[in-house]
Order: sequence, then C-alpha cells, then structure tokens
Amino acid sequence: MTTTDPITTLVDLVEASGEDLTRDLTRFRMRYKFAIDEISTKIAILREEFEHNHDHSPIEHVRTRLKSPESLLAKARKIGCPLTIDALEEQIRDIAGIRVVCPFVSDVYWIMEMLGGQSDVEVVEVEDYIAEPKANGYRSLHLIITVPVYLSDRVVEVPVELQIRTIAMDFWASVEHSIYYKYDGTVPTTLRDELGDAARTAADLDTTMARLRTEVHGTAR
Ligand code: 0O2
Repeated sequence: MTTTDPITTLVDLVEASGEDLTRDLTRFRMRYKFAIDEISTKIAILREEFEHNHDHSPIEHVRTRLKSPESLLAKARKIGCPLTIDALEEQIRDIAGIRVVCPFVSDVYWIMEMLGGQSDVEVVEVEDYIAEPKANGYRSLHLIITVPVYLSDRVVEVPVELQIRTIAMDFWASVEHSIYYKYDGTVPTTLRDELGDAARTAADLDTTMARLRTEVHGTAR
C-alpha cells in the first residue's frame, strides 16, 4: 500500500500502520467508553433526583455512542488527521457522544448548568444552535465537556460530545438526517424549504408547550 491509498477498513489500517496502532486504538477507545459511563451516571443521578422533587422528568431519553474504529478512521481522513493516537486524541473530540433529549427548552439549559457546575467536569466548548439555529433549521445545544477517567496507572481527562435538545428538535433532526442521507447531501430545494418550515413549526411547538406549562403550573420548572 502506498501513502496515497485510501484507508477505509481496519484491515487497511493494520497493513498501513502495523498491529501496534490497531491494538493501541482498541485501548484508546476504552477510555472514551469509560467517560460515557461516568457522564451517564451523572445524568442518571440528576434525573432521579429531579423526578423526586418535581412533577415531571427533565429527560425523555438518553442515547450514547462510541465512534467505531471505522468512523474514527473516516473522520481522521476527512479532516487530514495523522493516524497516530496523539493526533486522534487532540483532533477528534466526538469519539464519545451522548445525546440527552428533554421535554422543554428550559430542561436543556438546566442539564447544561447542572453538569457544567460539577467540579470534575470542565465545559471546553459550547455551540448553542438553539440561540442561533443552523441555516437549515437545525437546533440543539452542543457541548464538549471533559471528565477525569481513573485508569490503573494514571488519570486522563477525556472529552465527550454532549448534544442536548428537546423532543421536537430531536424529531426534526432525525427526519432531516435520514433525508440528508437519502439524497447523499444534495437535498432538493422544495424539500429543504419544507424542512425549514418544519423546523420553525418545531420551534413554535417548544415555545407553546413552555407557555402552557407555565400557565398551568405557574412556573417554568
Ligand atoms: P454523528 O454520527 O451524529 O456523530 P464535527 O462533528 O466536528 O465533524 P461540526 O460541524 O464542527 O462537525 O460539529 P457540529 O456542528 O457540532 O455537529 C456535530 C453533530 O451534530 C453531527 O454529528 C450531528 O449529529 C449533529 N448535527 C449537526 N448539524 C446537523 C444538521 O444539520 N442536521 C442533523 N440532523 N444533525 C446535525 P455527525 O458528525 O454528523 O455525525
């Protein structure tokens, strides 16, 4: 294999970089799995405690995903990241991903405040696509946070990409995602326009539900 050949599979990776990298990659991914476990526990505690004190749950559901070696390689190739553990660690921040889906917009920011306020969690990046939706209408709150993971021989600060959004935002994003893939990224204009309309409808729904809740319960929480 020459350096210009594409590396798309683990077999290619072994041929290109040797078994050492493949073994290191497996070990390396483990720490991201542990970070997902750490943050998932924190979210579960926040959820259970909130449910005990209030009349609704701030979380509808939580999904986690650890980037597969194949999609890690694909992302490295896409951004021109060298295939070394150090470079992957520094340049790819979404190896561990957690998506938290909440009923109300206020719950989304509450989760961010509660997690971000914990002494062992550091918020290193916030992209607020709720305050400033993407051009296609996508809304969600994206955070990169780090959490310490205690390995047998050292402690590592591991980044986790956290996406927090409402049920309405999540519904829109999942339909848009499947349309985007069906058209391989080139969505026809009429469909794009309709998705834009649907995104505004979803935002209106979030606003109406929050107002109704405040009217009925006299509080946004
Ligand atoms: P997956 O499989 O969900 O992880 P980057 O992640 O650095 O390549 P960027 O643009 O810096 O890209 O990050 P951004 O905007 O925070 O987006 C990261 C993730 O948000 C995406 O992950 C999607 O999950 C989601 N996302 C962002 N924009 C859109 C959108 O317009 N529509 C939908 N449905 N989801 C979106 P990946 O990497 O695409 O895939």
